[in-house]
Amino acid sequence: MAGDGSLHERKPEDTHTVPIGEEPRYGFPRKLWRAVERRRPPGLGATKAWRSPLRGPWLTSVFGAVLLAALPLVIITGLLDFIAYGPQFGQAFPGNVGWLHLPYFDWPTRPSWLFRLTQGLHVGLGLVVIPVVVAKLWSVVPKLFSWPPARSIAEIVERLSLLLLVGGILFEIATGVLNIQYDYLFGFSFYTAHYYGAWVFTAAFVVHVTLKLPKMVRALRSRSLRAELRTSRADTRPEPPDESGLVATAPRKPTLSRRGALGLVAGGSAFVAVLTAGQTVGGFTRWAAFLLPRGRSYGSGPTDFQINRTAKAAAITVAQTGPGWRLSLLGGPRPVQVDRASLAALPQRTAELPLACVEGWSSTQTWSGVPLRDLAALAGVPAPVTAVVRSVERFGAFNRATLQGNQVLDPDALLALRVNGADLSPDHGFPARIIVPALPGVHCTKWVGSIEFRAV
Ligand SMILES: Nc1nc2c(c(=O)[nH]1)N[C@H]1C(S)=C(S)[C@@H](COP(=O)(O)O)O[C@H]1N2
Ligand SMILES: [Mo]
Repeated sequence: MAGDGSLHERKPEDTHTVPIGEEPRYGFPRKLWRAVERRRPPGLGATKAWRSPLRGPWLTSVFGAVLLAALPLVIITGLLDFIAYGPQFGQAFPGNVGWLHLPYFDWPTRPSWLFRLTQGLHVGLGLVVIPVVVAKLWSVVPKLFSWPPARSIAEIVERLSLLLLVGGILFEIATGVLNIQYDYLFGFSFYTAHYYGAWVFTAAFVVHVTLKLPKMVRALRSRSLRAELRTSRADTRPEPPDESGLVATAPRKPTLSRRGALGLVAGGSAFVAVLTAGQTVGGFTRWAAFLLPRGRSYGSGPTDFQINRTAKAAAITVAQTGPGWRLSLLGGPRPVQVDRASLAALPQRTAELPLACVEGWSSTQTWSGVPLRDLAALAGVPAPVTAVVRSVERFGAFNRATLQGNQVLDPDALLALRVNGADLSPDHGFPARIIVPALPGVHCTKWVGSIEFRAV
């Protein structure tokens, strides 16, 4: 440092001295980044704002470890949900993703709560980690503004990956939250953005973990979590200064212990968890589920559970669903038409099945109706490979769905006429709706008008 006049012209506490430490391996010539350092733009590299005595590699690594455990689950369940939608039928969003997908497979019907689990984990965990993401960003904020921006090729790669990582996660949070809040207001563009954003984020995440894992492990070992949880604010000392650039060079007195900081973040996550759980757990917790708009509109009596889109909103008329209603069974030698009384006269099956919406809520009810495989046999297609279900709903994005063969042939795959011992209400799909184990809610078509079974 001696001989470098520029550094001496500033008081050390005015700068976020990127700790010089060792020269980076394969670094740019020292002269070069010194020159860059001297041209520090105002606002970058200044430490005055970053004086928390809590910042340091250990605290950052604790948040990092939590995210390292949680985010892969969020990523995998998100990609699985895409598969659950039936991309092979072009009914996942976005439709054509080229090679950017997990290998396609037929989404199973068992366990019946499979989609409820993947969808619930994706949305629920995705929301719960938000406070941890914010905390992690807070803990590394001096690094994001450090100067010089990079001292080696490796650091350039790292900084670029950071840009995609931080930008990626904020983008996924924003589009994800908008998805579950305003699904129907904005249409599908959010899904497309969310899907491609997820891959950008995932790539950056993998690079980041690869680069940082050894540092994280070392930092986690540098202090004992137990000891930290017993340390009061008065006894809180900064982590020892090191090359990480995270520890404040001029720390102020602690206003919070590390225990307090961890508690604050954990409390934030728990709060989000309570707000989120209501949509799925149901019962009295439902009042708290205000992150989910549709989680709060429901029917009455036996049909008292979430209504996604009301009959009125879907412009369903009595002419369409009244006594004149007929179900058309297509795909066989000739079309078969049945009225509701004839359907009710067929052998009925009852099953307790969840309805799980991509918006994050789910609700388990007792459904009864005619097994879809009996209807396939009635249509003259006893071993269908797919079935296309169409609603009498004329407009709207969810008035049809294609089901896989296994989703038709599962014994509990129903054209439901009743729920919880009562006829379906108009809002829940009267005269008949689809309900299939582990099928995403969006494909549980309401106000069914026809089912076309296909043998090939
Ligand atoms: N015809 C039709 N069926 C539909 C929909 C729709 O908009 N139109 N919404 C779907 C969605 S997204 C879900 S989550 C479920 C919700 O069913 P519910 O309103 O009975 O709870 O219905 C599905 N069936
Ligand atoms: Mo849904």
